[in-house]
Amino acid sequence: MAEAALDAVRRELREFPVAARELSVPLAVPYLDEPPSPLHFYRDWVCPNRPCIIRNALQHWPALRKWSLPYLRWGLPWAGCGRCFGASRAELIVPSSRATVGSTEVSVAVTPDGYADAVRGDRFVMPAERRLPLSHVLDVLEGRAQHPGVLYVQKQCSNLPTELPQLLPDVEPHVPWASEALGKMPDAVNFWLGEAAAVTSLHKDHYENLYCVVSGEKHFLLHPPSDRPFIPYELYTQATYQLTEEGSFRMVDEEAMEKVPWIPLDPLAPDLARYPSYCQAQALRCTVRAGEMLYLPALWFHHVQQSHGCIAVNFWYDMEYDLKYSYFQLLDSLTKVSGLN
Ligand SMILES: O=C(O)CCC(=O)C(=O)O
Repeated sequence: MAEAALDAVRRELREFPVAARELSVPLAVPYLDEPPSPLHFYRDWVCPNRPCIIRNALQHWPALRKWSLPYLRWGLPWAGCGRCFGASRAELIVPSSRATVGSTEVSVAVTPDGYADAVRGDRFVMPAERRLPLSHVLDVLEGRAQHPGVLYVQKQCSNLPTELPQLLPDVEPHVPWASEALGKMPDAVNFWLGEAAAVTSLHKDHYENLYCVVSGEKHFLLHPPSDRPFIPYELYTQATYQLTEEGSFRMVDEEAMEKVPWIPLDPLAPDLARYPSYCQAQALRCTVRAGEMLYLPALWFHHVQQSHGCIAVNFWYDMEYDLKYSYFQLLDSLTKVSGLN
């Protein structure tokens, strides 16, 4: 009897993603030709938890004209004209020093294979973190220097204002129509610059994400939260890559850290023998090009690849922990306890 009830729950869980998709998941990520008003953004995209790509939302950013690998190397701090944090132009143009942006040290995630924060074997592995002058990362990206492994400037704790404040006058500190719609300012503004081999493994965040590509392209593979019953999670011991003096990598366990649930599956080459349910999930793929902004709703699963030297900035707005969030937690718990994956 108990087994029959459990089977019924599993059947419902398998049918749920299909029904949800029919009701509200688009076949492709739609484009908007201009930024929506706060009301339309909230009503048509945030509330229904639907992604979209917004064109013509960044043309007023000086970054769109200025940012390139040479600019990141040679640009002078505060040399741009500013619409930043309400500061007056006069305040922004006062040079703090004559140092170039390229001479600024930034945190760089270094991995042997391009996968930071990903399952490798029976571990969840975090990248080695290096402090390098941005110009050294650019040398590697441009093939003028070598560095072991794959480099990705991607510290996700507002590294744009904290590590590269010189670049702030080239962007806006937030997305005004999104801040108004969501009734808050972003928790983090992140800067991303990396090699083509740098890949972000499939995961989800509790953020409403406005992801802006300034140069190059990002390739997103997405799953709606409703696909959770088909997406496997396992519990992993955490480890961190260490880069030795000789330039080789070793994994070191983080003994003091608790095990972490993570998705073991690579959606580009899913192991369907091990995770057969995943073949019932349906990914949406999209490419976000320079000048475009992806609205990636909270709790959507995403896997990200990029063109070599792609430069991007994203804004993370904390999600509302509302009934939608609670329903997702229920789906997550039922998937786990029913042993569906
Ligand atoms: O750009 C990337 O590589 C990953 C972006 C991402 O995971 C995020 O914005 O949450």
